[in-house]
Amino acid sequence: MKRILITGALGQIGSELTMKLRETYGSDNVIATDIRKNDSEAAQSGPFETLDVTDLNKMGDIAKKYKVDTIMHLAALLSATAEAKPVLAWNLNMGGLMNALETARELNAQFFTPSSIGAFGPSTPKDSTPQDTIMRPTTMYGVNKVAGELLGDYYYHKFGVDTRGLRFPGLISHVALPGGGTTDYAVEIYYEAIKNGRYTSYIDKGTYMDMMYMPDALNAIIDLMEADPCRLKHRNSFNVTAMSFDPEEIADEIRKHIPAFELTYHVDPVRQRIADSWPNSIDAIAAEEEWGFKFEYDLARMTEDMINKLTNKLS
Ligand code: AKB
Repeated sequence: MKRILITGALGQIGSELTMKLRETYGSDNVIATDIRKNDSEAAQSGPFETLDVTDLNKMGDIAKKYKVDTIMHLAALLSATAEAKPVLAWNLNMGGLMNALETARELNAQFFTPSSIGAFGPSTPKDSTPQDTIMRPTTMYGVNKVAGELLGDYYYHKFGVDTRGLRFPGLISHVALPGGGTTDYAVEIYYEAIKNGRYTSYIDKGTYMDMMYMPDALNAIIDLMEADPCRLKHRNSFNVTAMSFDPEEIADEIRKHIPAFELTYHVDPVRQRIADSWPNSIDAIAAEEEWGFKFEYDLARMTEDMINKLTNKLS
C-alpha cells in the first residue's frame, strides 16, 4: 500500500487526483497539501496540511510526519500566468520542484510530477509530435517543464529516485476549474454553453491543441506509477493525449446537444502566441508500449459527459 503526499492538492488535477487516490489506497494514506485550505472534498476527506512548496523544511517535516513513500508534486503556475509573471514562475515552479525532488531523495520516495505539451516549442515537429524530439520552448512555462523533465531524469540516474512523469495536454474537467492556462478555453466553453448558450474564444479558429478528459488523466497517473519499472525506457516524461481539436470542432460537438450554441472570437495575442508555439497533435506511442497507456474518452464521449455533469451541477 502506498502512502502519498500530494502538493497542489486543491488545484485542477489535485482536487480529483486526491479523491481518486483516497478511493484506491485509503483516505489516511493520501496526505493532501496546498498553500491554503478550503471546504472542498479533497481538503476535508482525509489528512490535509497547508504547505507553500517553496518551504523545503516544512515539506520535509510533513513527509516525515506521515512517513510517505510517494510524492506527487502538482503545485505550479500554468502557462499564461507564468508568461505574465516569469520570475515568480521560475521561483515557484523550479523551487517547488527542487524541494519536492530533494524530499523524495531524502525519503527514498517514488516521485511523480506532470510535464506538459508546453515543453515543446515552435521548432518541434507540429503533427504527431514524437516522444523524443526537438524541445526549444519559447515560454517560461515551457522552460520550466523542460528543466523539470531533465531534473527528473537527473534524480533518477544520479540518486536512484524512482521519478516518473507525463506530458499532459490540456485537461478538461467538470470538477475544479483550471486557472491561468492556455487550454482553459476548452473547459470554459462548456460552462458558457450551458449557462448562456454562447462563448467568446480567446483562441482562434484553426488552432489545434491536444486535450484529455480528467478521468483518463487520473488513470494514466496511477497506471504509470504502478508500471513495472523494467519496462520503462523513458521516465520524464511520457507524451499522453486523447484528442486534438480547434475551437470550431468542439463547438460543433457541443451543438449536437445545444443546437443554438454560438461561438465568436476575441483572440488574446499572448495566449494565441503560446498556443501557436505548441504542437497540433502529439503521439503517445512510447506510453502505449512501455506501460499500456490507453484512454476512454474521445471528443464526442467527453462532450456528452461534460454537458450531462455540468447541467446537473449548474442547475
Ligand atoms: C496550460 O494551458 O498551461 C496547461 C498545459 C497544457 O500545460 N493546461
